[in-house]
Amino acid sequence: MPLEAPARIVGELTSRGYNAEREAVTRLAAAEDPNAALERVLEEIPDDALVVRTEHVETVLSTADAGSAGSEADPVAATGDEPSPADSTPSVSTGTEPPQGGGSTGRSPVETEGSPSADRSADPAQRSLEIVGDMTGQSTGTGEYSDFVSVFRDRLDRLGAKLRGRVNHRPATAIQDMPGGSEVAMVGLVNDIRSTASGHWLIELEDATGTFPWLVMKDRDYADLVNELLCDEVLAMEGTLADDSGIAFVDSMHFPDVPRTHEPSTADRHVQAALISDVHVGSQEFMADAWNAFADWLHTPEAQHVEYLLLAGDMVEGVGVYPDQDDELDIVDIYEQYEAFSEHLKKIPGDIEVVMIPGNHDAVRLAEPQPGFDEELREIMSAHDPQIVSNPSMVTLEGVSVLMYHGVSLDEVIAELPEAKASYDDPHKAMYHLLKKRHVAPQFGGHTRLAPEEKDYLIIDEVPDIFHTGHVHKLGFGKYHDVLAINSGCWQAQTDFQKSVNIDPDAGFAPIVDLDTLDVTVQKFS
Ligand code: D5M
Ligand code: FE
Ligand code: ZN
Repeated sequence: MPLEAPARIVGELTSRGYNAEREAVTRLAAAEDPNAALERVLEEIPDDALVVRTEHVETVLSTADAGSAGSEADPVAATGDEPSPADSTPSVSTGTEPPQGGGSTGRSPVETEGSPSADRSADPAQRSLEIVGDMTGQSTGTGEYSDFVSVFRDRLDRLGAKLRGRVNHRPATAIQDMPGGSEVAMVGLVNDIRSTASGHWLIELEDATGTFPWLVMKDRDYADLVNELLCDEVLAMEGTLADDSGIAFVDSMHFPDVPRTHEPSTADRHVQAALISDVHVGSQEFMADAWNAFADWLHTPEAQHVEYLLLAGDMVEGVGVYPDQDDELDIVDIYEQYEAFSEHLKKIPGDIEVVMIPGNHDAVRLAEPQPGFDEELREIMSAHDPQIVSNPSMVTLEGVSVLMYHGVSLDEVIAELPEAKASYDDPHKAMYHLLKKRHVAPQFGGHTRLAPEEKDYLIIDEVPDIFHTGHVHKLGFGKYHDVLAINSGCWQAQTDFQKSVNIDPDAGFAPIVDLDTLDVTVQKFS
């Protein structure tokens, strides 16, 4: 008996304009003659139906003699058994296998009009998805000087508030009027970092009143922190004023950071989320086979607890993103790229909640924060009814907060910090520094383009339970003060540019997070 890959059935259905429930597809795949069953379902489905539901398939299968649904519903061979490079990350438990077996996991009864079976493991009514920090439609910036003043003032106010209780700080202008030898402290933005002729470090801090220079002596313990500072981040320094009160010698540095007491929230039931990014549909290197294998797997009982899919940007390859990119485009029209992406998204079970933010290849403004896609693109991608929000955004899944950010600033963190602190091989460690700075893109005027707004939307105001980024096309995860940092890989094979700079992407992996434990397992599809 031929075993039809669910993705083929989904492909067939979507080409005829239908979305499908996972269980419906599983049952079709298990029918004696899947093609005939599919044709009968399409004949009998109500004219106004957009989604092929389990009951449609059941009706057809029960009226035919081939009612074999479920008997040999062997899931498509999921290629999920190879260890991933990140599996060995010591700080993260790689989780336990979710309970197997379709109907026996104590799931709740289902809502769907009298259908006896659930598509995913639990009643969708148990789900909760809340968008907390979407700035789509909130952009007020016009790029004028006053906007820069506002955004930096807001940054200093809000990140400074996390530090002001910890040091006995004074404004820059008051410090220079204090007597030499005084103990002083200041909260400010890093304005400049320079090494001196004798190998010490001079760090200029700026606050609303002015600037003040701080000297870090090279032989002090915390001199090791200087190489992780980025311009425009907010921190506090404590030290001793020089005799002429023109400079202070640093005794300690404080970062907004994640408090060590942070305790992550978890879901009340066994439910999972797949965290991916960088699909790059439209690129010649887009890995359609790996994507299809992922979609197939989501239709299997093994994936029945995966109820959320988070996509952290770069849905499509875009056009004109990098020089000579055109040579590697499979689809040259940006709208056609989104149409193709939408077709691929339709292969994901219709009952999985999808949340997506844009990345630097997407057709929204490049400067961060990036608002969610415009109406035209939303319309193109509407089949799966995804939640489309800004980059960055915070979403809460059953009490677990997830900060989603595409990750362009990671290139900068990796370029500026020493290899041991941040590298492409350990992208999650670069994410730790963003958490420590409580800002997703601290440095202004560098590689990451920032749009000044009245408010700094890039501040990590609330500590998330999970921090999800992509962009660097490397898979890595780990915990920083109990925050799970995950950088998802990509669905694009190595491009010529990446070859030229020795970036070896982790393509075709899907990290799956248990929302009840925050354990991670990695499924491989390439
Ligand atoms: O970028 C994926 C990764 O590769 C990210 O680390 C940037 C880097 N990259 C890719 N192409 C280029 C070019 N042409 N110049 C500089 N850096 C590049 P993504 O933007 O997600 O494709
Ligand atoms: Fe990308
Ligand atoms: Zn990117």
